[in-house]
Amino acid sequence: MPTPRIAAVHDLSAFGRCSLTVILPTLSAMGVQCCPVVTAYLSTHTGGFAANTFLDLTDQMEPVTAHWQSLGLTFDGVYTGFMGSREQITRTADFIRTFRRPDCRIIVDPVMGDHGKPYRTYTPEMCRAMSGLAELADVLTPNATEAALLLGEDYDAIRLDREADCRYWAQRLSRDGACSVVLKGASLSPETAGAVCFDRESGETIFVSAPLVPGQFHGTGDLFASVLSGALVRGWSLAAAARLAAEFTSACVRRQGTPCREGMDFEPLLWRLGQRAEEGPHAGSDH
Ligand code: PXL
Repeated sequence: MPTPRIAAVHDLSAFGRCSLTVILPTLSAMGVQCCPVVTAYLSTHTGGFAANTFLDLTDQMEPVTAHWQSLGLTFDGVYTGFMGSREQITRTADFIRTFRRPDCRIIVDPVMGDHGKPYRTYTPEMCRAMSGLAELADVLTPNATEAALLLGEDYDAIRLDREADCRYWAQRLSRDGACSVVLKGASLSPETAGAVCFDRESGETIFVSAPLVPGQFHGTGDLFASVLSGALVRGWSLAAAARLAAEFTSACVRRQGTPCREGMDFEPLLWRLGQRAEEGPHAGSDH
């Protein structure tokens, strides 16, 4: 197969394994070319190191878009994530409108917060702008906190431990089938972690899960969404892609030895992910 290509609109946080330091190696290992649109350069992510540097690269986004357009570049996917400012969200929307075509999957990870709280850099105005960006998605991948922010609901209302509730929230996030949804953090049993997936193509809602490892692990959302994006542009169904993402994220968490804020110790397992991507969605006992 020709090498699929994804444009990844994310920040580069040099230390702490999230955003592009996770996305680039993960997509490469899956045999997917990743072209980053770097929105900002930070010394670390904003979740646990304090006093991180922040070089805003918003001004680069329009010229990068224009140059790629002049080259006639096309993408099989556009994958967006953490945003540093309101302006960045606008530029990202412009980028999506420029490169959107029928064969290009728009995957929006509406990174805004975790554990019921927005990240400290997210203003209410940015959260509103992110809802606008979410409307451009073919596939939307929020966690429960982001679901609450997108839907204007209380975090406590987003219960993801009962099948009917999971279906309800996934359906609402899809805006009645306008986009597919992978709602992370859904789990129908205390021993598992996973996601509820609404596939707008098939109209089906399915659950994916993997063994739960208690604790907090920074960067799991980026790892999950990267694997999902890589599998989707390789032609996997939403369900198969989400299953691979859940399994790989769980495998990385299980071997985790680094402090939470340093992110997932995922590099030693990338060869296995590459192997799974190459085998295809139907390999293995449960596929
Ligand atoms: O993992 C999401 C993320 C991405 N980029 C930056 C972050 C975070 C989460 O804290 O701070 C800069």
